[in-house]
Amino acid sequence: MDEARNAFVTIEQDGPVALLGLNRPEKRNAISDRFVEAIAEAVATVEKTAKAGVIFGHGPHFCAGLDLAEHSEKTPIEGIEGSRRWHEVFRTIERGRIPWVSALHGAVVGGGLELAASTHIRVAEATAFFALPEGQRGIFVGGGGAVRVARLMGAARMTDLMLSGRVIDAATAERWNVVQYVVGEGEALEKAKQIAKAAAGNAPLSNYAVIHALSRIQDMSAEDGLFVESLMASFTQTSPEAKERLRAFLEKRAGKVALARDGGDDGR
Ligand code: 1HE
Repeated sequence: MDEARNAFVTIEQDGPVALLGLNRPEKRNAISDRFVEAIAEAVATVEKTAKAGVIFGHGPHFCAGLDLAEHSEKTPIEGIEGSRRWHEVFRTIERGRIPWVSALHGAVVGGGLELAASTHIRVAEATAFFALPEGQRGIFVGGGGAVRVARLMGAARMTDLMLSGRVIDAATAERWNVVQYVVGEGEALEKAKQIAKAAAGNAPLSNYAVIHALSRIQDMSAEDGLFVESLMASFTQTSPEAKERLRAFLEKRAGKVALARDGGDDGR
């Protein structure tokens, strides 16, 4: 494993998978302006070579959201520009070159939940907790949550979290479609790596279609969505890599689809 770091993010390469560690544990990985830039830099660096990525938090929590100390001093225009920058950076995760899995533990709150929502798959430890305390702080979501978090849990549930200050546990987050896997304490990073490795083994063009087409199709009419699906289906199927992978299956050189030996992976 190669290891590197920038000011706020550790970078490790584990085979085809890049591991980005949010690394400001003394402030619970609260995201300052410089921290956002560090995330941008780390994502841009690793997506050149890695085939999938994992984002996790160092210390007792995944991420406490926006750095509130910094933001008490902002003017309205600086606030808008800051929020737009979060959008740009998180977009490079959601619609970049590689799939991202987030490994969540402890607090996943405010901007931390928005960051997790920009990844493609979320794995939570049973002890993780999720909240949007923006209302209590006198602010609003600004890191893409109004779109991404609302899409995951639904606007009604997000409204509840924001108005009532409700904090939900990992089991509820799974039921609400916010996380796809719940694992034991201390197990999220391993599980996220395992999922990222599986994703890294797919054809890059298929992953690209999932990352770029599937999310856009959700914004289209059903008719347009089905049309774009057909274009992507044809585009991927006729690629040389697909031809080789299909041949490999027919020649019995590729694995079959099967449940895991323990009877299936329910994420636990
Ligand atoms: C922070 C932040 C922060 C901790 N900005 N400094 N986010 C929040 O409203 C969450 C606020 N944080 C908390 O509720 C708690 O800190 C935690 C539940 C996350 C963690 O509790 P704990 O007991 O482990 O840590 P702590 O003792 O509260 O915090 C340790 C230090 O981190 C302390 O600083 P210190 O100098 O006194 O040691 C805290 O002040 C500091 N800290 N969280 C700045 N967020 C793009 S818009 C997104 C909008 C939002 O994200 S709103 C939600 C903001």
